[in-house]
Formats: sequence, C-alpha cells, structure tokens
Amino acid sequence: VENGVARRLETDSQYRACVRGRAYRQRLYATDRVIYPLKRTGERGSGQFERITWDEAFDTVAAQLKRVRDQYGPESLALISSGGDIVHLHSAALVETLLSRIGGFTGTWGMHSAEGAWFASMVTYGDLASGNSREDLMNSALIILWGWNPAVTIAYANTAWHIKRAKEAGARVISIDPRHTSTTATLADQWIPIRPGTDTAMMMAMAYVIIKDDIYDREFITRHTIGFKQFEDYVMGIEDGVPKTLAWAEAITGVPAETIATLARDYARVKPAALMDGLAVGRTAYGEQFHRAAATLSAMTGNVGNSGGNAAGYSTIGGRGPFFNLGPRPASRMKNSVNPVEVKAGRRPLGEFASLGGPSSARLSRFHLADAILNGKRGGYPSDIKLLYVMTCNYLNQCSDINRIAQALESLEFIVVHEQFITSTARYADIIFPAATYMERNDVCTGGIAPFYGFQNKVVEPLGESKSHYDICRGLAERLGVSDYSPNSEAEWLNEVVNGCPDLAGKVDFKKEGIHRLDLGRPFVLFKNNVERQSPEKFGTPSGKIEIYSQRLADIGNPELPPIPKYIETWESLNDPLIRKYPLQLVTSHTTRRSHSTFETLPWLSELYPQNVFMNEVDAKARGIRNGDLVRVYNDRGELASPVCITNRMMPGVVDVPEGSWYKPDRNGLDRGGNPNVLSKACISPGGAFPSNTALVQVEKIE
Ligand SMILES: Nc1nc2c(c(=O)[nH]1)N[C@H]1C(S)=C(S)[C@@H](COP(=O)(O)OP(=O)(O)OC[C@H]3O[C@@H](n4cnc5c(=O)[nH]c(N)nc54)[C@H](O)[C@@H]3O)O[C@H]1N2
Ligand SMILES: Nc1nc2c(c(=O)[nH]1)N[C@H]1C(S)=C(S)[C@@H](COP(=O)(O)OP(=O)(O)OC[C@H]3O[C@@H](n4cnc5c(=O)[nH]c(N)nc54)[C@H](O)[C@@H]3O)O[C@H]1N2
Ligand SMILES: [Mo]
Repeated sequence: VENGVARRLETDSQYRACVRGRAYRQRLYATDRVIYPLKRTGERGSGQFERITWDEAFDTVAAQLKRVRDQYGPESLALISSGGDIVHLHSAALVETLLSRIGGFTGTWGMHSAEGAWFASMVTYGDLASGNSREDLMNSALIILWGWNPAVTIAYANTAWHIKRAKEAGARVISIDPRHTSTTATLADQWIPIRPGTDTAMMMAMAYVIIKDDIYDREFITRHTIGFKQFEDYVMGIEDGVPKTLAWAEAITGVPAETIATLARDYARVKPAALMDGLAVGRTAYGEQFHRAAATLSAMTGNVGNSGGNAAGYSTIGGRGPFFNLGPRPASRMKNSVNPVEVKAGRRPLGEFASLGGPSSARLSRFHLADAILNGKRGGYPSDIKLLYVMTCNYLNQCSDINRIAQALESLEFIVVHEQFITSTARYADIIFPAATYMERNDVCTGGIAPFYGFQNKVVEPLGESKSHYDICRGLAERLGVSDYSPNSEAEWLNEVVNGCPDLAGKVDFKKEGIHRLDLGRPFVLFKNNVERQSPEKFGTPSGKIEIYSQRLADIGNPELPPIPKYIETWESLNDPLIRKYPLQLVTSHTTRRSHSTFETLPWLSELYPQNVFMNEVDAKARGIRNGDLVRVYNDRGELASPVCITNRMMPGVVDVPEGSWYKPDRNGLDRGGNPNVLSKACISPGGAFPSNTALVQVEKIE
C-alpha cells in the first residue's frame, strides 16, 4: 500500500490465490463500484439511481422497516442473504439480529451449493460429511472426479495440485462429466461422458456388479452400516422386479456397459479410492439420491474413515472442518438475537436434514421466495412479504426462473440491498447501501476444510462513503431506536473472537501474519474415529451406524424420498414428451472468470473467459450454427442470447451456459446477458436439492 492506495496484491506461498483473488485490486477500484448511498429514480430494474446522504438512506430504510412492520406485522419483512461474505463478524447474521430486535422477520433456509449433499450426509451419517483434508487426496490410489472440476471451481486452495501429486505417486484419475473439463484435460486418465441427471443409475449398476462379483467389503458393511440388505434387494431387482444391470444403466446414462463394469471393479478392488461426488450432480432433480448412492458405494468399498478414501456427501466443497474452535458469531452473541417470528412457529417437516437456516416452519426455502412474494398466505406460505432486505447475495441472478423473480421484485413495496455493484438484483432496490469490501475492514475467517484461521486485515480505508456491514447495521440500529444493538467496536469484537478461541488466544502474531495454520500432525480424515477397530465412536444417526436404510425417511413415507438411495428419473428427462420442443439438456457450470456473478465486470477476467454457450459440433451442424454465431437458447420459462462456442469437449445433446452472467433483458424479454437462470426451473427436489442442472432447452441461430 502506498499513500493509502493498494498497489500490488501477492499471494501466500502455500495457500495460493486463484485468478479472481489475484484480480481483486481491480474489483476494489472498479469505476462501476457503488461507493455512495443510492436511491432509485427510475422504474424497478431500470438501473437509474441518484446519490443521497447516509442520513437520508438510513432514515428512509428505518422508516420503511417500521411502517411495514406496523402495518403488516414483522413477518412481512423478509431477509435473503448468501455467499458474498462468509466471515465471522461482517455477515448477514448482523442483519438477522437487528431485524430480530425490531420484532423479527421471515428468513429463508437452504443453500444453492449443496442442499442435496447436505441432506444425504445428514440422513446417512447424521453429520455434515465435510470430507478429508485436501492433501489426503495424495494418499488415494484411485480418484473419481464425479462431476467435479477442481482446477476451475476452487473451494479452498490447491486441490488440483494435490491430485497432481497423487498421480505422480501412481493414482489413476477418472472424470465422469458431460463436459471435458480443464481438470479432465490436465489430470484425468479417462473421461466418461454421461447424460446429466442420470448418474445415480450408473451408480446402481456399479453396485450391481460389485454385489454380483461379491467384491464388497462385507466386514465394513456388517460392522458399520444398517440396511444393506434392503439396498441389495433394490439393486438386484428383488424389490421392484428391475435388476439394475449394466444394460439397464447403459440405456439411461449413455455410458457403455463395459465402461461401467470396469470402473465398478476397479473401484471395489483398488484401495484406497476416493469417489468425489460433485455438488453439481446433486444440483439436479432428485440430486440427494446421487449423494446417498455415493455414500453407499463408499461404504461398500470400505472407503469411509480411511486415509485416501472419501465418505461422500459434502466433501468436494468441504464444510467447516470440525477442528476449528471459533465459537459463535458476534451477531449471535448480541442481545436478544433470537428471531421472535420463529419462536412462535413450530418445526418444518424434514427440517433436521436441512442446511442453513434452522428448522423453523416460519422459514421459506430460498427457491420458493419469489412464489411466496407473489402468492403469500393465500398460496400456503407463512407470511405476506412486503419488504425485502438483501445482503451479500445476487438473489435475482442466482436463483431459478429469473423472469418470475423479476415479477416478484416488481410487486414489493420496498427493497433494500447492501452492495458493491449495481447488480441485477440491486437494480430493483429502492435504496442501496454501499458496502465495503473485505479489503476495507477487518474480520476473521477459517479455511473450510483447509486447517488455517485467517485474519483479514483492512488494507485501505473504505472507498468513497462505503461502510462495513457492521457500521451499516449500527447506523440503522440507531435510527430504529435499538440503542443497545451492539456496544463493541469492530476491534473489540474481533479481540473477543480471537481471545475466546483456544487455538488463537495469546497468539500475538495472528493479526500480523494473517494466516495461522493448525498443525494436525497428519491430514485430517473424517470419520476415522467412527470406524477404528477398537471401540469406534457412534455415527450421529439414530442407529449410530451409517444408514444405507433410514428409518426416519421410511416413517415419512414419501416415495420420492425412499429410505434407501434409488434412481428416480428426473423431470425434463430425455423421456419427457417435452423433448420434441426442447431436445437439449442444459448444464450451468461455474467458470474461472467469476465467482458466480461476482467479478463479472472486471476487464482482465472478461477477456480471459468470454461468456458463451458451449455445444457439440453435431448439435451445431444440425441447426446450421457456426462457431461464434449469436444464438438464442430458450424454453417455456425464458430465453437468452449469447455467442456460441462449438467444441467437442461438450458431449452431444448437452449444452453448457456458465452460471453467474448478469441478467440484462432487452425490451422483448430476451436476456442479452446470457444468464442460464432464465431457463432453470424454480423448484426444489424433495430432499431440498436446487435442480439448476435439470432443464430442457432448444438452441437456434439469431439471424
Ligand atoms: N444456474 C445456476 N445457478 C446457480 C448455480 C449454478 O451452478 N447454476 N450455483 C449456485 C451456487 S452453488 C451458489 S453458492 C449461488 C451463489 O449465489 P450468490 O451468493 O447470490 O451469488 P454471488 O454472485 O456470489 O453474490 C454475492 C453478492 O455479494 C456481493 N459481494 C461480493 N463480495 C462481497 C463482500 O466482500 N462484501 C459484500 N458485502 N458483498 C460482497 C457481490 O457483489 C455479489 O453481488 O448461485 C447459485 N446459482
Ligand atoms: N471459479 C469458480 N470457483 C468456484 C465457484 C465459482 O463460481 N467460480 N463457486 C464456488 C461454489 S459456491 C461452489 S458451490 C462450487 C461449485 O462447484 P461444482 O458444483 O463442482 O461446479 P460446477 O461447475 O457447477 O460443476 C462441476 C462439473 O459438474 C458437471 N455436471 C453438471 N451436471 C452434471 C451431471 O448431471 N452429471 C455429471 N456427472 N456431471 C455434471 C459440470 O459439467 C461441471 O464440469 O464451486 C466453488 N468454486
Ligand atoms: Mo455454492
């Protein structure tokens, strides 16, 4: 930093920054950053705003919060937040506490990333299966990247490097993905293209081969699992008369029978083997079945709780490792942080299996929010929402069926957004609070499944009049008359967090060094204590075992949530009559250029990786489409325009529109931004999975 300006950004030598991290200086100083409070002057969505003072911004928002609360009740205030800031102090929990202090609010539950994986982990292990440390991949002899592209989708550092090290030590790497990804190209020995949404069928056929050949780990199954018999009956066709044979799976998945058989035998015999069940496969209809099936295969091959294996579930993104001791967030240590609207409500069905948000029936799935805004109590929702508070989230852009979300946002009485850019959601706001980036305030974070704590030091003063989330909430609290919201300064809170953490207390260097590594001695192995020979610990399930069969699900009695993992055909599958109109399957990958919608407008990154529709040459030829043409991708929910990239790295029949590009509809409703969420369906799978990779579409050239 020179004269208060960040001049250069370097990365740690071990936990190396990705390209987006390295480009962050450009984000910090972007000319389109929002650094003053803004008030909308045009129509919702028009993007017309004028600069106002903080006094006016705070007074307006405080007055609207009170008005809506008094006129309609606190449940008419809704809050939606997501992944913009995953830190300890400056998180959306600050707003939750503040809204709780003025009577409460309607919150949401569920996460886009991995609700299917979370559900599967909770059902099968009674725990969030956060995975082994990444460096433990080096101990694997066989790594199956099942819809996982870690060279691009960075979630905690250096994963691709650890896979590379495993390969150097002799491991085989296999990639199962409708796209020939960068990870496949650089690290895989074999690519197995598969039709989206059919993976569970392939897993069932693998189980069939492993059972038939009698090469499963019988001892592990007996000691540590329950319900294998019921699963076996289903796989062998005793339960439903349909044996899940290789031929059966080939017809569904498009993967040749021999390919499936070879993989099944290798996976059962090569020890240890890590089946890395990617979250994108869980982001399909019935995606939770995929992760449950993966966990079952891991147990059948004795790859749970061992070094070089993988329990399956949440591991490809890695939850917060159980080795951290950071304690509750400051926001939940504040006075009366409990939401009164939820105190009165009962529990939601299946709430115990769900992720973020708690099991209260006053909560909405975030994927139903637009429908809830439009239909309210009349539509069976717990509240009539009139005001939306948005934070660290580009809700409109990142949830499904954008055109309907836009309609919902238009119908609201008031919207306030904490933002750094005028995103597609912020365009609908009445007031935008300019939020400081992580470089403009202090906080503490953890490395997820990588064992380090981070002190995020403030690098420069907040630009313009931007403020940290904490300062925004404190300012708003004052206008709302909540004078005792939080007496501590930022520094006092962070001291309390650090001193209350046994790993950090007394480490004078922590703030200065920025990164404090935990010495675990050897790579962390999840569930090691649960499968050790001598007196293993019980799993967190009611039976204390790995539940291949879940009595809790059996009791619910929903055929779409069977007690054992099953292949259930998705909606909009290739058997749907809809394929006559919309014959192509859509996937929506995450790209190098952005983290979702964040970084969209940075020149370096846009140049690196322009937004395209990716399709195979067979599909392109059949439609008279040439490389670089502008095409229209559409279905009954919406349409987008984008240049096409023709590549044999896409499997025929599947198109990829990378998620996160900014929604920019023209006058006719054609999204010129190329955002795939105009095409995705706004619904959740029975176990909560967000099915953003299940949709049928058609592509045509725009003349
Ligand atoms: N079709 C399709 N849709 C998807 C997905 C998909 O695969 N396909 N993936 C889904 C997944 S996995 C996820 S996690 C969601 C993500 O959904 P979101 O979390 O809503 O997406 P982001 O674009 O990350 O939005 C974060 C917002 O926070 C702001 N922000 C960024 N950094 C900071 C910061 O330091 N401080 C503050 N205050 N704000 C900041 C950014 O400007 C951005 O507008 O999208 C989901 N949507
Ligand atoms: N660069 C970058 N890194 C990121 C993010 C980002 O936006 N950009 N987002 C972060 C977040 S919040 C998350 S949740 C993770 C997401 O990480 P992932 O969910 O793993 O990422 P995706 O790119 O959606 O999907 C990975 C692969 O799955 C494939 N796939 C899609 N559908 C299917 C299917 O039905 N079957 C099979 N076998 N494969 C399928 C896709 O073609 C893709 O190559 O990444 C994190 N890291
Ligand atoms: Mo995510």
